[in-house]
Amino acid sequence: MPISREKSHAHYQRACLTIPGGVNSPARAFGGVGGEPLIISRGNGPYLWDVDGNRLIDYIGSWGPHILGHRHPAVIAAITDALQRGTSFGAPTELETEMAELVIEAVPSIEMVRMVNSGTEATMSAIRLARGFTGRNLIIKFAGCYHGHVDSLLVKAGSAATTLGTPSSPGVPPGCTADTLCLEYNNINELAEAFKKRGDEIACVILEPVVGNMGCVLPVPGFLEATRELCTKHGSVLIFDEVMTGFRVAFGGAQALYGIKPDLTTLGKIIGGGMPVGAYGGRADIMRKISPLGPVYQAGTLSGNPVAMASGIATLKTLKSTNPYPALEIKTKRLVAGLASAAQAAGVPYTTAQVGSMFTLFFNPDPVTNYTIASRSNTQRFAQYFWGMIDQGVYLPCSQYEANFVSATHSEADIDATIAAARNVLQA
Ligand code: KE4
Repeated sequence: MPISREKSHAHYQRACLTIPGGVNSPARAFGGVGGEPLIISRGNGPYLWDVDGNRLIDYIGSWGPHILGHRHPAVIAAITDALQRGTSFGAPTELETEMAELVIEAVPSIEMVRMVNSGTEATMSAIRLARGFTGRNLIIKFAGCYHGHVDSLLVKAGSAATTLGTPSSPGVPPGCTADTLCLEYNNINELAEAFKKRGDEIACVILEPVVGNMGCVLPVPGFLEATRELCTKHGSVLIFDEVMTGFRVAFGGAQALYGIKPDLTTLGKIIGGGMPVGAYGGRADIMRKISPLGPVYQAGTLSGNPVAMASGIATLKTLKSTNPYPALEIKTKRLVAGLASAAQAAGVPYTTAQVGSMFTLFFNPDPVTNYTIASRSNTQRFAQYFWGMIDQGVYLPCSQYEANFVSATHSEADIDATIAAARNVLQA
């Protein structure tokens, strides 16, 4: 029985009068599944409620921040307490130092860290810093990895290791992407070839160590090691974009899981506990190039905002004290196995990918290791699955090319209900 979406529809029409596409971020616009987004009124634990009163089991978690679920008591209490002292001062506070110390303690490759307000700010700043530190211009990214809407990273995938990028969005001048090489994720030979040809020009390599933005895609054995070895050999900066994987796949992020030490790391999402926060950090000799210590400029009115810091500190402290990661791995593996079994039973071609509490069910018969394979997924079949799950009370990311997230508050009953819903939907 389809859920009622009357109030969502009415409000969405109103939103479209004043906000482009009715949304403040295109990822929320349901472009990948058709139809209109649900208007959400509140969240609690693993659930969201929309303005029609439908309760949905939430596997987006605000696109990653809510590993502790919505409205965790410790997080709400910390935000409420911070608010009693004001919202923003434009001056240093103790909370920013406490956050920096927590991040540095959790992520050994980070010796110094700067807070910003989004993942995009973090990656944009990290790239500028890598270029300032090395005096070089070339950057390498990988097709299917998303690092925010940074001009130099909005680039079409290049056809080879030496094909410089062309903008993938109007408004980005060709000059902004002229120094960007966009390679194939997990293609060690192509990366080695790029370094062989232009290694002494490469300022940095930036990648998601576990990709969330083409769906969940794991690094093949040797790939992360190759990025580390090649950057070290050629004096390039290795940037792990852990905006999504930081504190998600492990308390120390993907770098802790895979034992690779990047030179810089970008963070976001979970470190804000749902409030706007990003961060970049890493080797002290590199970070000391950032203003006011060094010449590479970066600034932000609300960077290190005390209310956002309180939210993030409470989140990290709760993760540290409760260590939900083993249970999250078990719960997520059970969920993914159940979804796979449902797809198998329905005779639907599929593959799955899962690391910790992030996963993707691909409507694709082949294991997805790069963007070319990912883009062969059956997005029409995904759209049917997505809307069927909505009508069963399950809220999935509205694109085949996104990761799903399980929180510490998803119960065994929620997992069972999600698997049962998938069986109903896929066999329909
Ligand atoms: P923000 O600027 O959206 O805070 O972070 C950009 C970013 C950077 N790096 C990675 C690995 C990311 O996943 C993101 C943002 N993720 C998307 C979801 N896949 C955010 C959703 C949205 O754009 O609304």
